[in-house]
Formats: sequence, C-alpha cells, structure tokens
Amino acid sequence: MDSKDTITIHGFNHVPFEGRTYSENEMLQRSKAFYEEMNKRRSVRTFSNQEVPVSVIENIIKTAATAPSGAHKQPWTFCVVSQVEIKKEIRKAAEKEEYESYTHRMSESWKEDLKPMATDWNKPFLENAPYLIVIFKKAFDYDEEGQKVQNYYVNESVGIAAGMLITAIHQAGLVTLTHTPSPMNFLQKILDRPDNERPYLLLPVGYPDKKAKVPDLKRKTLEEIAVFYAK
Ligand code: IYR
Repeated sequence: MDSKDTITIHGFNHVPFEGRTYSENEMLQRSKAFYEEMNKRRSVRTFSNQEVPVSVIENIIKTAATAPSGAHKQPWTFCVVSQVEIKKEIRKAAEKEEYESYTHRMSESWKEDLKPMATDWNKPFLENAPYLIVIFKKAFDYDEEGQKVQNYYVNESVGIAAGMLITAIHQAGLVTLTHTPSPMNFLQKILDRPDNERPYLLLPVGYPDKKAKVPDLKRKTLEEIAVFYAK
C-alpha cells in the first residue's frame, strides 16, 4: 500500500478499505449459496471422540475475533480445553448445576418448551467432544500499569463473536452447541481466569457422532421474521 493513500484523523492512521464487491448476479449466487450452507447448521449434542487438528480450532477462533466490538476493545478470551482431566472437572461441575436446574430451578413451562431438544442434566458431550471452547467476556480490562480500562457493549460484542465462532465451526464441517450451565461461575475457577473475566458461553467442538440425530425443527419463514419498509 502506498503511504500517500493513508490519512490521519485524531492522530490515527486510516488506510484504504480493501474489501471487494461483486456483480449483482455474483452477489445473488454467493448470498444464496451461503444461506443454503448455513441453513444446514444444527446444534448437535452427540460427538465423536475423533481428534481435530488444533490449527483448525485456532483458525475458527481467529475468525470469531474478526467480530466488531465496542470501541474495538475486543473484550473476549477464548479458552480451549482438550485436557481430559479438565473436561472431566468441567462436566462434573456443570452436571451438578444442571441437576439442580432441571430438578428445582426451571419452571414446568420451561421444561415443556425444551422437550423437542430432549435435553436433561446429563452432559456427556463435555467429555466426549475433543475440544471445549469457553468464551469469557471481559467486563473491563487492565492496562500495563494495572489500571482498569473500560470496555463498551460487552454483551453485544461477545455475542456477535460467538455467532461468528459458530459460523466458522460449521463452515469447517464440525459441529457444536451453545451450552449455558447456570450459574456457570465454576468455569472461572476451574480455568483460573482473572477477576475481570466472566464466563459467557461454553461450546463443545468436534465431529458429530456417526449416529447423531437432531430434532426435526423448522425455522421461521422470512415473512415471519422480517419487515421491509421499502420506498
Ligand atoms: N442450560 C440447560 C437448559 C437449556 C436451556 C435452553 I433455553 C436450551 O435451549 C437448552 C438447554 C442445558 O444446557 O441443558
């Protein structure tokens, strides 16, 4: 890039945008193909224990971290767990909370709503999947002097990154599900995270079990989810 193309605003360099555009036909074809690919994504709860190269996991996380974030603070940490003992510890702690939730905390109507997912307090995927990715949100950061630095729109930023992580997992031909044991502060302890980090989402990642089945769910139609205010 030629330095004459760089401008400075508030002392910060702005360089030419390098994204590319497509013809309307190409756009139509690409957006349709991508939709059709993403429409095959499903939350899968039964995993094969087949190994996945860690470099694939690294690429998936790098993709998630391309997400926009409030003031570009990137308020996230992705913890990648493949160590058998830690997965076992996480499963034990998660199932303890889930057992309480399913037997005491969740309302009957909530459990009724969950019937299609056929879930219960048992979470074997926490040990069977080769990787657990635990996303932590950073409520605030510390600078080099140990002073607190503010982050912005943390939930929105981390939620977008989580969506992009799920997209990247699917695009690689792997499967995941969004697991939210509640409460999940045990993850902060087990993974020894600092006090500015809070667990946000736990995603087991791997190949689906050969016999994996998913509920026959239907997605809402475009008419049900979108309103066009056209001229
Ligand atoms: N966290 C529990 C319960 C659960 C809640 C919802 I809302 C789901 O869509 C699925 C599960 C669990 O992981 O089983």
